[in-house]
Amino acid sequence: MKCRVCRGPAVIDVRRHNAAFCPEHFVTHCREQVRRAVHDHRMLEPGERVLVAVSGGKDSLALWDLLVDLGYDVDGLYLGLGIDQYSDESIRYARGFAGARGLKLHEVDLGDDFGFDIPAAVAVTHRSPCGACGLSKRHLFNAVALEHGYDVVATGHNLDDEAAVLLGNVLRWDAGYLGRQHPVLPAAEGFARKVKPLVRLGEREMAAYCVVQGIDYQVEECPMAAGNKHLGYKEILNALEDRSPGSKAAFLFGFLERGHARFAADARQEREALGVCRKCSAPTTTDVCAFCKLRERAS
Ligand code: Q46
Ligand code: ZN
Ligand code: ZN
Repeated sequence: MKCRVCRGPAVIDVRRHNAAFCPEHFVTHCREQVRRAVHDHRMLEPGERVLVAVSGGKDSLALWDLLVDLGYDVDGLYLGLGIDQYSDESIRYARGFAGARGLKLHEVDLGDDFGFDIPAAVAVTHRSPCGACGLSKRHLFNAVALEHGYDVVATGHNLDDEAAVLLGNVLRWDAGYLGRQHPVLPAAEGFARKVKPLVRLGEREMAAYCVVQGIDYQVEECPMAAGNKHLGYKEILNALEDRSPGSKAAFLFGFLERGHARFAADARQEREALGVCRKCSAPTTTDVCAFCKLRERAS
């Protein structure tokens, strides 16, 4: 296996690009994919302040590294979920990465700051762990970004994540979700802009990027992920990709180019119908937002 660029020994092949890369040119490839995603979807403008949501896993740390490398002004936000040993370890990776590079990491802890954690939320509500967790993350990433004056929140969702979410949304033909499924969600009243700069890179590429760059990340998966539907969708898409490399990218980017606009009005209508939470002022369709309701019941 030879590097596509320099013909030296390759360390990774990327079948959907029909290419293999040596360590140096693999890093260049990842940077170029992020640069292209940012440019094509107009995610970031020079001089903007970016807040990256950091879990301590490969995607979020690679994203932080890549954005800093591309010259953006990026701080991190770690959210403590209180998932036993998994959370105790994940914060060490986030702090280790930030500390070694002199980067600023904000830390918010569900338990210390809001009086509940994800296991407590699951115990008292009918929500799945990932439902309660996703809701808390979305709420707090946005709230911290607005509070500290960041222009944009960047998350480490990669091509595999986005293709799996798309498959779930298509299986249910959920028009509102399909309208919101985009690498950029523009800022609006009560919302910071949200961007997903890793959308052109797969899970395997992100793990390889961390290894090549010497980024120490949490390999262990979240113990509460069992039963998460997206894991099943990823398996199905991996089987498809195996038979026909490029399927995942064709599925996702075909939707973004030719399908998304058809659902954009559904998402716009949902946003326009939003009011303000009586307790925390976050945008919501009800009197009190879902995060405040969760907090009330679980704390
Ligand atoms: S942390 Fe939270 Fe994930 Fe764990 S409970 Fe589910 S959503 S799996 S990225
Ligand atoms: Zn090379
Ligand atoms: Zn609220």
